Amino acid sequence: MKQHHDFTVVSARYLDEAGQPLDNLPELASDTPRLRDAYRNMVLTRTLDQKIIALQRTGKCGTYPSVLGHEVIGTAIGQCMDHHDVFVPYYRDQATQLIRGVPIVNMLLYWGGDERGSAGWERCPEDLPIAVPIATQCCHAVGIATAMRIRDEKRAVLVTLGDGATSKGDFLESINLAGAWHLPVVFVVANNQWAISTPRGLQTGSETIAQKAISGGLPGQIVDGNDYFAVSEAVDHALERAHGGKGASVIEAVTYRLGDHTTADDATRYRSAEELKAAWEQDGIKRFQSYLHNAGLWDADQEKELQAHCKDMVEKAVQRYLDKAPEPPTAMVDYLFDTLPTALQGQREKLARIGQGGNP
Ligand SMILES: Cc1ncc(C[n+]2csc(CCOP(=O)(O)OP(=O)(O)O)c2C)c(N)n1
Ligand SMILES: [Mg+2]
Repeated sequence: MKQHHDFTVVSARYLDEAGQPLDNLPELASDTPRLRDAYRNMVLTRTLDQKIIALQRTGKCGTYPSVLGHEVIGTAIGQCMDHHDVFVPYYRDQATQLIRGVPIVNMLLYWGGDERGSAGWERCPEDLPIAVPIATQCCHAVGIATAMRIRDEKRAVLVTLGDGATSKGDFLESINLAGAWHLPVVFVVANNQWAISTPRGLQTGSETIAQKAISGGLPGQIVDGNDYFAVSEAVDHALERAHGGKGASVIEAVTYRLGDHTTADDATRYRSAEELKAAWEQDGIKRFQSYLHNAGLWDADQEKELQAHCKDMVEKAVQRYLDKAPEPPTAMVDYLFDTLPTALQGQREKLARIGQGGNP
């Protein structure tokens, strides 16, 4: 018998639950402005998240997927990407979107069901809108990366997805093509242990998600998704590979979905209070804050100021969102096609009549 392959999957972690370094930190730890900006973005993301949930509960926003527990992953991704790279997000990427320059008011409009929320991404105009259909964004990412390769551009695509999404053909086909064509694309899987009510243990027989990369000929590694240094280092490295023409990679960032799946879900029906409590002990924001405090890079006054600033920013954006006159009902079909198909033209006319207060 000949052994053809023997693979290992490594996992990286730098900070313990109390924010104490377990190892020598990567070089980026000496970049104090980057660390402070990261913490500010994590807190802003969490503040915004809580507010959107409150808006939904009071009938002022549509169904919303909380980002609670994903803030560290999203922040690290946002900081590692160059602005001319292309970000292909799924629906739990608010932390990255903030860094990519998506205005808060647009995020509110999007989740409020207003098409105008998908515009205004001036800073990174090629970033894709949020993908709600599971894993489809992987195929889009591979398509964009193929174009970059053909044009010999020195930039990359970063696509995010959940643990559940890695069971879909779209992901598996995408990693296959990314490996076959050495595409400049980074797949970051936010493994938050749940896909609505399906636990990670039932999702796949694969011991890790990172090892799925090997089937496509890609490197795959695990990082602690609540560890800012571990995620940043892995994403920096994967983007460097992609920019340098060395091809694609997969990062499995392990975290926990601390909230309900969306505001339409009640997670207490399928998971225990003990599990949730244990997950909160791993909270990446608290861990990073403790690290910054211990390193003398953050104090109580800065914290107070930041909390007030984030609240103010969010409140002002919410006001602009609430003050915005609603779109006409025709907006439902106006952004879908360059030329509206005949079958929809009659429906659009009916919508226009409703918009003018008439009968359909
Ligand atoms: C193609 C498709 N099938 C089913 C759904 C319904 N759905 C929405 S979220 C979700 C679970 C996704 O879980 P995961 O990929 O782990 O991401 P998470 O929500 O946990 O971040 C499912 C099945 C969908 N949106 N799209
Ligand atoms: Mg999940």
